[in-house]
Amino acid sequence: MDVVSRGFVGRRSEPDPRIPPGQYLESAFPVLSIGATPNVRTETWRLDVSGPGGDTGSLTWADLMALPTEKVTVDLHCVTQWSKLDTTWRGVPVAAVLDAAGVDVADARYALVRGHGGYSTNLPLADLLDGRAWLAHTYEGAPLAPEHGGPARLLVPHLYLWKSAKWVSGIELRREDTPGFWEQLGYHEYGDPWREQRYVGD
Ligand SMILES: Nc1nc2c(c(=O)[nH]1)N[C@H]1C(S)=C(S)[C@@H](COP(=O)(O)O)O[C@H]1N2
Ligand SMILES: [Mo]
Repeated sequence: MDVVSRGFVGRRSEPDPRIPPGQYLESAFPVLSIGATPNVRTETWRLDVSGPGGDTGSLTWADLMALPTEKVTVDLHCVTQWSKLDTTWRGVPVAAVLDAAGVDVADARYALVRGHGGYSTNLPLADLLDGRAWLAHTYEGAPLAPEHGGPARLLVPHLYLWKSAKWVSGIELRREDTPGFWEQLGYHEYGDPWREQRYVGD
């Protein structure tokens, strides 16, 4: 056993099939925020949703808490090349959130999701509705910490983590795509980590 394993000392381990190309395994949970962490209180929390037809709806924290929650264990992939495996969250599927807001999504194809502090990010609406996107409020069994987007953040783990807007304040449903904060600065409009869609044109 010793003889066999000695050959591997100092070498990198086999590539993990759960780590996308160009990523490395991170065990900590780094914080990446533009600007300071806003103090968002659940007492005054609101999520404003608007539809392409001009209709609007909004949810309070109590509205959000009344919606069915899912517990998910997912891998996170940040465009700065760290990936973190097996993170466990609780949150409300975005489809249920939009349903509760009562906004007509029929004509919408894209979403621009806004977070406190001026942040925004754009995604195809389909990616928010297909059961792989949540408004997450619990991380590893505890209320989501402010630096990670608490009280509630978007969680879209099949895309690079910049698409998971922290301190979510609004979801604008649109007919046409429009770039968010990082997308205006040259990041990819979709951001699939398995296709290494880091920057425009990737
Ligand atoms: N509101 C807001 N959301 C945000 C950001 C931000 O600066 N503001 N940064 C994004 C980026 S670039 C990344 S990589 C992830 C980081 O999430 P974390 O700090 O919980 O690791 O949040 C994303 N969501
Ligand atoms: Mo990021």
